[in-house]
Amino acid sequence: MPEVALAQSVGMDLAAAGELLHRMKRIRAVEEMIAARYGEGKMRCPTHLSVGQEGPAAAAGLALGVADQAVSTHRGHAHYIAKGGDLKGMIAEIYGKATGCSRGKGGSMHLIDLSVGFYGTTAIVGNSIPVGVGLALTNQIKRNGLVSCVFLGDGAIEEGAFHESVNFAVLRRLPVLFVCENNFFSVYSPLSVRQPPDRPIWKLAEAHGLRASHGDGNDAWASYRAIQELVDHARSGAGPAFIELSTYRWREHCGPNFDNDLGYRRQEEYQAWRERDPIARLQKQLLFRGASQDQMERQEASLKEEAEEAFRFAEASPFPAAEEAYRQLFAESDQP
Ligand SMILES: Cc1ncc(C[n+]2csc(CCOP(=O)(O)OP(=O)(O)O)c2C)c(N)n1
Ligand SMILES: [Mg+2]
Repeated sequence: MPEVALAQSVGMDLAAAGELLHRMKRIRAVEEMIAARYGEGKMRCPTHLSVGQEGPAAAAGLALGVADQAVSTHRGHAHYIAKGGDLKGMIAEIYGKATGCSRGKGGSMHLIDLSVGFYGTTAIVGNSIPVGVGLALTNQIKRNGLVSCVFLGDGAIEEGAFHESVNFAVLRRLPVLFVCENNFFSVYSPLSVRQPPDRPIWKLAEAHGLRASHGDGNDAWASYRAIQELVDHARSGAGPAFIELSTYRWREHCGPNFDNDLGYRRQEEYQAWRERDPIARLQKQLLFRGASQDQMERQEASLKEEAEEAFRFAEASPFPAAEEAYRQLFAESDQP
């Protein structure tokens, strides 16, 4: 841990930083349990884990209000949890059970829970971007003061839907924030074979005319502060905002395993990112500011218990009845 990082912790709001750490740990606790139990064969859908890249999700989840909306991607567990999602509803959904947040119809890549402003994840890269912009248009028309947040990966920048949506958002000055998690890969393809090296993602976004910034997504506190400012910008009516946060997934693109043996990324690169664990970093900053090791251990034990309870709930829940397949998930009146 560089001394400068510890020094940065001096200006921290300790309550907010503690909540940020809690959100990251909650994501990791449940995702590590998914990884450990995936082999049991009861989670019958593909899962894309965010272990190692919890920083941007937790930072945005904390900066947004509960009523603000978010949409996300195939790698959406972290965003749902960060937005205040229910672990039981999420695990039951991954088990395909009727008690799941999408009533067992969606699985890991189709999480939706309007009670926490989570308007859905979809598996088609770029697909949720126009949905998030549409939510912002609704918010603007209704003048309800809400902001919508679009989580997207570096791969989604290469989709036409991204550019069409951003263009429209800028044109109409919509209250939408784009949080781009640049983990440098789209499946096995590194950024270097997909985008020119001298054109950073955030610069490309900025060229569309919105307020754009970038930062280290594994520095969760700095990410939170930067996102807070952009949420305020969007909420004030000044137009859309974009942030690119660099980070790294530890496990394979899809599934519970590690896949460095495949050779698409270097072991040294992986190791360097592991040493920049966003959770360890913030925890060290909080310990430096007086939090106790004991407190941290108790927090982890209680999160593990919450995750275990979510798995027990999912296992004990029934599968949906066949007729459920023909029933709409939400009534018209549930729309924003
Ligand atoms: C339109 C479309 N093209 C390709 C795919 C296959 N695919 C699934 S995830 C993924 C990688 C996306 O990369 P990124 O947006 O950076 O997200 P990450 O997986 O790194 O979180 C791809 C290409 C898809 N689902 N949809
Ligand atoms: Mg990526």
